[in-house]
Amino acid sequence: MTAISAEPPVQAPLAFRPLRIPQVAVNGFWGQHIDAVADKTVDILYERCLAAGMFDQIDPSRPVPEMRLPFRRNQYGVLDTITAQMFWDSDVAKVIEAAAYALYRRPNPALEAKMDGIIEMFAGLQLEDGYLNSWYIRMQPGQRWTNLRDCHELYCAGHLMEAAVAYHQATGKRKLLDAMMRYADHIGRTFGTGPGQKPGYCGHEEIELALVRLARETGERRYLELAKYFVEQRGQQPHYFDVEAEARGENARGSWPASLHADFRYTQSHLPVREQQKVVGHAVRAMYLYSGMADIAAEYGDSSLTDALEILWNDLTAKQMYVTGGIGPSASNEGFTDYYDLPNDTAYAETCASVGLVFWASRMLGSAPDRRYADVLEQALYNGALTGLSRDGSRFFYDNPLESHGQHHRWDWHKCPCCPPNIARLVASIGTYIYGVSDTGVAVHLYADSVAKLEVAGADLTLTQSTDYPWDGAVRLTVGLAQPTRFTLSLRIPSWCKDAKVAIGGQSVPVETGNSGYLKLEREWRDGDVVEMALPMEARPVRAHPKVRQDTGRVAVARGPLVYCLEEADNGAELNSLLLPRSLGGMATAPITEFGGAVSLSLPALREDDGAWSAELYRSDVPGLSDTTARFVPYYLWDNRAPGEMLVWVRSAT
Ligand code: FUB
Ligand code: ZN
Repeated sequence: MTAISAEPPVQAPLAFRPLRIPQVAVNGFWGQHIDAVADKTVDILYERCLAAGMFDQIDPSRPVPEMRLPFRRNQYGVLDTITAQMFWDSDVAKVIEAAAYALYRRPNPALEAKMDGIIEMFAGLQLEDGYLNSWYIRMQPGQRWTNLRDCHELYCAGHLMEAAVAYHQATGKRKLLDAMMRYADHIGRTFGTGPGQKPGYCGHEEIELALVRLARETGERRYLELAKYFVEQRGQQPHYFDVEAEARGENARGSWPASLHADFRYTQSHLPVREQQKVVGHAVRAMYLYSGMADIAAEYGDSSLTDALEILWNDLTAKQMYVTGGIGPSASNEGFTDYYDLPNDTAYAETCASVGLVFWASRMLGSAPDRRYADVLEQALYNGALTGLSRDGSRFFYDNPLESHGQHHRWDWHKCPCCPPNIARLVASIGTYIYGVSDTGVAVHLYADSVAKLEVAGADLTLTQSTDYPWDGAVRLTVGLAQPTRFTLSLRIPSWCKDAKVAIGGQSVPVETGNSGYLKLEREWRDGDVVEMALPMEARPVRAHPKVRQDTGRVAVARGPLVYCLEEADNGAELNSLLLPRSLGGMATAPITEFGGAVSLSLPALREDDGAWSAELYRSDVPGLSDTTARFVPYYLWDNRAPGEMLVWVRSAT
């Protein structure tokens, strides 16, 4: 099979481009998850959108839905938990996108017919001038583009554009793509700093990265220009959200919810983007903005944007990120609070935010392989994001605490259903995050059993990765080439891995990674060459910066890219009575029978004796300790078995 070329930039030569999804056949760990999404999740998503009434809102052939208010009464007369949302178009769009990726896994005519049906609805809804938003066409006609701060119109447009690109790539069908080009052109006429245009941008970023995808798919530079406009207009004065609120007779900074919009940090529009140095506000919004900025930086070769992103990256990863790659601790703004404020049991850490962090990190890898980004990509992917999907692909987490007293469980659905299709589209497209390819080299960012077909240095290359990662750190890469070809194979040596070994054709090579954290193997590669890696996966303790008060005196356990946790199902209740010794000696691994190849960890531990307590609330006596064994399971697997307590940061014995 001839290799398909990687996603091309529209203009500037993007040094390392991701492969397209069908270029990478994914097996093993991720293959199982993709199968769950393809076989189950996408159908569930469709059915739940249907049950929620989303298609009633979109389908122009159905009566306009009754529910003009954000709540509706169920048959018992009480307010139903399913609420109409003005961003439902975005959720349906993500379902189309996830389904498109699932269709790469295996043809599924029934699924494709359902998606074609939704696309027909959107196409039928689109207005003559190209405008396309079900809420403003059917629920609140006449009010389009009057509240960009809150109403998600451009966000919905962006998700529909991403869906259109994905569906076009997967099926070759253009209907949604053509519709979204017309809509993008309408948006381009509406927004800008020219005469008669609105100098606006969306309160929820997304359109920026979506327009870049649309530009890359269509080759139309004007979409790139529009994306750049939205990035650069953000935070300019006079502030657009003040201007549009004044036109509505409102005060943008005082209206509901005033606390969020007092200074526009919530929407990352408090400053022009190049001046932003602190990651603030709503976490998903922030991740999508930075992803869009990284795309524009790559397309325009704009180092001023890259410099800003570097500062923001360090700000996030060194002071505001959970050990799981979860981000945004607070429910009140679905986002960031203060440095080192990382509460565990109330952690919001929305699944979408970690998905967005994966998007951002992967784009930061566009200029060169750099372990700082790929390590975080991996951390957020396996822990913060994947946790949002149950092992069988049928249930979801929206917020991802690192401690539960037994009250937190996976949802069948959520009244704000942004996360289920988001994690589904990420998992189903995982092949695109594994490699980066430049004109002269291939970078392996993630280790995953897979076969990739790509073009490098003018040659068709088949790269076969055989591995049981993340359960085992042995990785075997086999090169398939029609003729000997010189290129650089860059292998990420994860920062958690202390004694990596690499051999080519059985000959060990020194593992020197320099600042990049990648071992760069430049040579003339021949068909059948084999690279073997051993990335030792000892369970390791992880301790938090002393300023993270919530983790003081506690330790987390990780192995390879996976963060582990304790569950009541294995350890009984009162997980906070368990203490881990300072060193994790005596660790044993065992398969988790319910979950195939998954690895559990057993560690000698101590348990505080609570037998002496009766009714009193406080005592002066020191509790007794007894030896026990603590059994840890990967955090992403929690709440897949019997419900109960869960704990990531375990008390440390002194
Ligand atoms: O507002 C749209 C999505 O819903 C956001 O990205 C999520 O945080 C949730 O609020
Ligand atoms: Zn979400």
